[in-house]
Formats: sequence, C-alpha cells, structure tokens
Amino acid sequence: MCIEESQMDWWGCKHLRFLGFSLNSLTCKCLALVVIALALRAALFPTFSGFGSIEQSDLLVIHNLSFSLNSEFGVRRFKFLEVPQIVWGLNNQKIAFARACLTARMLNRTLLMPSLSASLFYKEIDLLQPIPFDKVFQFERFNSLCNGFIQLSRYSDIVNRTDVLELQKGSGRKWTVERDLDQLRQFGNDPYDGYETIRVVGKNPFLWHDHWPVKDYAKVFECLVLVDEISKEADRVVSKIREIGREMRSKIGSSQDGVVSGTALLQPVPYVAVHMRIEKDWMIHCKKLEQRSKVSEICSSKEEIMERVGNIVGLETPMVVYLAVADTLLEDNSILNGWKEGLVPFEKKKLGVVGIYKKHPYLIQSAIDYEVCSRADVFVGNSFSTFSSLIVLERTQKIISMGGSRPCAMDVRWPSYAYNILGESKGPRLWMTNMSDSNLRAISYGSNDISC
Ligand SMILES: Nc1nc2c(ncn2[C@@H]2O[C@H](COP(=O)(O)OP(=O)(O)OP(=O)(O)O)[C@@H](O)[C@H]2O)c(=O)[nH]1
Ligand SMILES: [Mg+2]
Repeated sequence: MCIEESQMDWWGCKHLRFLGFSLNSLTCKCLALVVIALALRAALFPTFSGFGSIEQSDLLVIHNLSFSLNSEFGVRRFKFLEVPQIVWGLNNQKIAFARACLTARMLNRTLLMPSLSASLFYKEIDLLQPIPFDKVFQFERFNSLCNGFIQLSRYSDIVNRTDVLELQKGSGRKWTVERDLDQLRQFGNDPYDGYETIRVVGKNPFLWHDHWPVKDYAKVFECLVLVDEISKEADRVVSKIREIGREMRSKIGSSQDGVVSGTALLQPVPYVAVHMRIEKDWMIHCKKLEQRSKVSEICSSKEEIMERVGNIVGLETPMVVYLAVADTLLEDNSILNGWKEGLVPFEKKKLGVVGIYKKHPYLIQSAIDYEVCSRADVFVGNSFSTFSSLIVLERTQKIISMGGSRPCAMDVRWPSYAYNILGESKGPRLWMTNMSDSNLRAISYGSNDISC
C-alpha cells in the first residue's frame, strides 16, 4: 500500500525527479517500497538460513548461529544480561567471567559489569568480599578490545529496573548440556527476548555448562587488561627478578672474562617461573583425584618438581627460578634447597617483595603472580591447575602471534612445561594449549593431555 506524499517525505522520489525521471507520485512510492523490501530481504537472508539450521541440535550449528546473529546486528547495547557474583580463585573467576560474556553474546545482549570476589571462596565463605570488575581489569579497554564481540555495561545504563526476567540455571545430573542450550535458545526468542534485562539466578557461572570453543574464551581473556595499579606492581616484581639475575651474571662474567660487555648487561635477563602447587590442601585433593580418575600424573612432590626443572635442556645458568607458591609455604625454607647447581630459587620473601603482595587481597596477589609467571622466559606449572593452564594458554597465543610455526619444538621461544608429566631427558613435558579444542573443559578441570 502506498501513502500520500503529504503524509511522508519520500526522499527516493525526490531524487528520481532530480535525476530527470518523471514518475507519478503513487508509482514512485510503490517502487520505493519494492526496493526497500528487496534490500531488507537481501540483508536478512543469511540470518534466516541460520535459523533454518538450528533445527539440528548440534552445538556447532548453534554456535555459528550466535556468530551470524552478532555479525548481522552487533551486540544489542540496551538489552542486558545480569549474572551472580563470581567466586573462587582468580583463574576460575576468569573462566566464569568468560562464560558469562559468551552467554551474553549468545543472547545478543550486553553483560552488566559483574562483581568478582577478592577472597578465596572455600577459605572465607562468609567473607566473599565483592570487588567490582573495574577495580581489577580496565573497563573501557575491555570494551574497545572486545568491540563487536562482547560488551560490558554499567548498571546506571539500565532504563527500567523492573523490566527484568529471571533465568533460573539448573544444576545436578539432569541439567545436561543440551538442556542448558535449549534454555539459552528459548531465552533468545520472544517473549523473553523483549525484556530489558535477563537476570541469571543460580550458582557461580563457573559451574554453567560450556558451549564454546577455546578460541572464544581466548578472545575474552585477550580483552582482560589489568588496571595500571596492579600491572605496575607486577612490573616491580619482574624488575627485581631480572635485577638479581643481572647481578648474578655480572659476578660470573667478571670472574670469568674480566668485564662483561655493556650490551649483554642491558638485555633483559631471562628467568624461569615455576608454579609449585604443593600446598597441603592440594596434595590431599590431588591424591584423591588420582585414585578416582586412575591417573597417576597429577600430584608432584617438591623433590620431583626440582628434579624435572633441573633436567630442562638448554637452560643457561646461572638462572633465577621464581617460585610462585602459596603464602603458607613461605615459612618452609626447604623449597629453596635441593635445586640443581646454577638454578637459583627465589620466592617472594627471599626476593624482598612480600610487602608488594601483602598490601592486596588474595585475588590481586594471584593476579600479580600470574603476570610474573606469564612474562617469564620459561614457565613450568601443573597441568591440573587453572592458574597454570591459563598462563600456558596466554603464552601459546603469544607464540602463535609471533609467528611460531612449531610451538611444540624444543627450541621454541617462551616455552612452557608441565612438571607433573614426564617429558624428554627426564625433564617436564613441553606444554601448549590446543587452540582448536571445541570446549574449555580440559583446561578448567585439568588434564594430562597437553598437546605436545
Ligand atoms: N589451594 C591453595 N592454593 C593457594 C593458596 N594460596 C595460594 N595458592 C596458589 O594459588 C593457586 C591458585 O591460584 P588462583 O589464581 O586462585 O587459581 P584458581 O582459579 O584457584 O586455580 P587453581 O590453580 O586450579 O586452584 C594455587 O594453584 C596455589 O598454588 C592456598 O591457601 N590454598
Ligand atoms: Mg584453586
């Protein structure tokens, strides 16, 4: 149906007249409508075909659908997803946060900036200490790096605080991956889709089902940049480690050839970081895990860690070995004894940086240690730790982005190893993340399948 010119401004017709065509007003309006209809159909066609394929309950198809929805329309700026406070250790929190982001993306919504927890959940259950996301990670930076993929919003952006729909996440054996997906699919459609805010109620997002490939998680992690205050603390610790390494080398250099060349001293001195996961609660848990899963390569004693790190081929000595350990172990001097000659161990206390860490709650301490480990020239961790696993994921991305074509090669720059798995020459096994894995399960719950 065409509308009278007096009722509406038909810019198309005006342009046609301008170009010298003389069409009567009614024909012109009808033509304009046909053109608009054709343009709309062409624009929407790929999305409609996406809807067609959703009939198959195939994770990949659903996933592709979420991509096509986003690429057509972008994340909707004024439709929100709200999630519960995120709990547990830093790296479990990062996974939970990424899961909340990817859920928002699937629903084509903006994620309301969640609260993280500053303390360890299992230690201080009554003192969860909520801490806003932007006290740890840069909010604006996250949005600019993740632009077009995921967006975060503040609660002040909500227009109608009562226009909220609750989405109850299920739990237990009956709550399968398929049921979870069905629910998400449902909440992406009318009438649910019309609500301004969808509020997820249920347990920690870390426990939600995982529907996304490792690459999607990695993309979210790439957008997480620490606030300056925390990254500066990590800079201070890394500088201290390199300074000590330089002193050690210059002593050796001067006793060997008289003077060490100026340029050699200006190079950043390499260091090894070892995440020693040997605290009592973990050792008890990992023994049980080994019995239950009938896998023997989960727990490593401190002696085994020292021996395997000592057998890494090609480490130049003297070399500082930074030990990332639980604070309770700092009283246990035995972790500093028994290292191979030339590998000089330091933890926070011996390094003189306890003060830097002690100013901050657990979450931030862990974030500083994470940075120190991920920037190390060599990293050795436990493949049954989320902390270690996410460091290796970041290092793998770094190797790939720098053009490392054979990341599992013995001479790779930025190598990572898992000390709980025996590798070459009785050393730890080289470790990199399989970036084409279809989900994050292996990383989030631990695995002895480490790609190399
Ligand atoms: N279990 C335990 N770990 C601690 C403690 N203090 C520091 N840690 C170390 O912190 C690491 C965990 O760091 P987080 O960043 O909190 O990581 P997470 O998300 O809990 O991941 P996991 O490594 O799987 O525990 C552990 O692997 C420990 O080495 C402690 O009191 N208990
Ligand atoms: Mg933990």
